[in-house]
Amino acid sequence: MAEGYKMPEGFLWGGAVAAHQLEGGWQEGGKGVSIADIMTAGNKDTPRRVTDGVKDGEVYPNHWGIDFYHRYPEDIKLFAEMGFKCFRTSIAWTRIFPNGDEAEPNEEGLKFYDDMFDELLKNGVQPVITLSHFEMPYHLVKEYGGWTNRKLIDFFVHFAEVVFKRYKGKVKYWMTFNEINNQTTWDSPHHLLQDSAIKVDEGTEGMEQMMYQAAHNECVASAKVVQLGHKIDPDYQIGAMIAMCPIYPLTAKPEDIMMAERAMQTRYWFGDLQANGEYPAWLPKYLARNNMKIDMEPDDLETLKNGRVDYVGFSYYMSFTTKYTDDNADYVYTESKDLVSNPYVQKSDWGWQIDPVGLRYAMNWMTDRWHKPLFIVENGFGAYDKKEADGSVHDDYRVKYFHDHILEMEKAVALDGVDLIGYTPWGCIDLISASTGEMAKRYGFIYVDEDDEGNGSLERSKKDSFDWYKNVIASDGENL
Ligand code: P53
Repeated sequence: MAEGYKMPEGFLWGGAVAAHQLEGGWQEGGKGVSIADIMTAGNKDTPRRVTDGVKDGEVYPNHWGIDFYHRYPEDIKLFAEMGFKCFRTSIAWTRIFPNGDEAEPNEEGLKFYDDMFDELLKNGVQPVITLSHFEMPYHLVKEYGGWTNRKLIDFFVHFAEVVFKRYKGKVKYWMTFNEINNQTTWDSPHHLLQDSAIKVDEGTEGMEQMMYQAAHNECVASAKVVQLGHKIDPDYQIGAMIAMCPIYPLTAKPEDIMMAERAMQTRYWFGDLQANGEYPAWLPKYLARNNMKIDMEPDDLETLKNGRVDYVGFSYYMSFTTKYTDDNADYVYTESKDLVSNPYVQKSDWGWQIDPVGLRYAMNWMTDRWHKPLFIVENGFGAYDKKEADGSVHDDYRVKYFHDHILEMEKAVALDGVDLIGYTPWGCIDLISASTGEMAKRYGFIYVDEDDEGNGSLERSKKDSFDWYKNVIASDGENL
């Protein structure tokens, strides 16, 4: 039905994944151990655990992924059949620098991405690349203490330099750190490892301070990489990547409004720094009041100012809601404690609040605040799918989710004037869930026959959403 709005010429429709969630081949081609390789399987009720290295008898789903490492030509054909203009994935840092601190890169790893990018380009699909997507070399965690250590800035810049030079002419759109602001939940060891490469036990003293230091160093690294990338190729577009879950006040009570404002500030200052090149006013005051501080080098602020991103890539799955409580007069936002249920929206089976209008709201909010083009690099619906005997999957719930979100995205562009580069739904082919390590939480237009233990034929088949999305792309967003 032609109820949608046609997207502008050159709009990048596509799909998104991350290396560690689909490649598998964790020890092939000279690859080193990444932080994803030491995360066990979990599910909706059982959290993933992080082990001290790879241990016998543990189950690590990222070791096998969906075997994209060997099967990518077949998968890319299916993406091209849907009409993808682009495909977002990451370069696994450990394929290029197995430990992260080597002087010379691993040629076999570089060759793998050369071949894969060539296969994409041959099919008319341009790669969109994240440099660091929850898959840091584990060696940098163990030997250097992760992003609290400034040495990582140099390692990351070196890694970026190697791939920027190598893939010049094949890649135009880059992102530095995936969902850099997920470390806002600094009291979760899982997120602190994923985003900040810091491995500590729950309840360790000083985790919030560690997070601010790590995030500062990452933002400095990102700003250096933006400047370096523009030198290597002035056409490079280098973006931030923010996990956008807008946070609403539960009521119109003024204290709830103030609480929601502080929550947004706390979750999104990373974007202020990367897009505007400045720390927001509230932050140094908050740190000082709570006996925290960020160690900086004299030219860091200048680097941050000069290394502003070209665009803001973001994920959008859900919105959050918060409220003020009497014991919190300073409006401190602690994400693990201060979220409440929104009575106006429904939830997925994993408790993620489904809110299409929130996407339009967030796009307006970011445009007003950061004045940069936006790129929706993740959006999607994780659900239990049932494969029929003939391989089909009737995922009308997923089609509905996409229909409602794409329509709101199109309104933000057509009615509100938001500058949007493209749209790459998450997990366009089923893959390992980042938060739970399951296969059962599926996002794809393409079904992969594999269970949580890695059993199955690995055969790919089209879900109903495959043809639906193909039709959306063919009509440039008009037929939803
Ligand atoms: P899964 C938290 C909140 C929103 C998005 O997530 C998040 C997370 C961290 O898990 O992650 C992003 O697989 C992330 C992807 C991830 C995807 O969302 O937990 O960039 O790697 O797979 C979906 O359902």
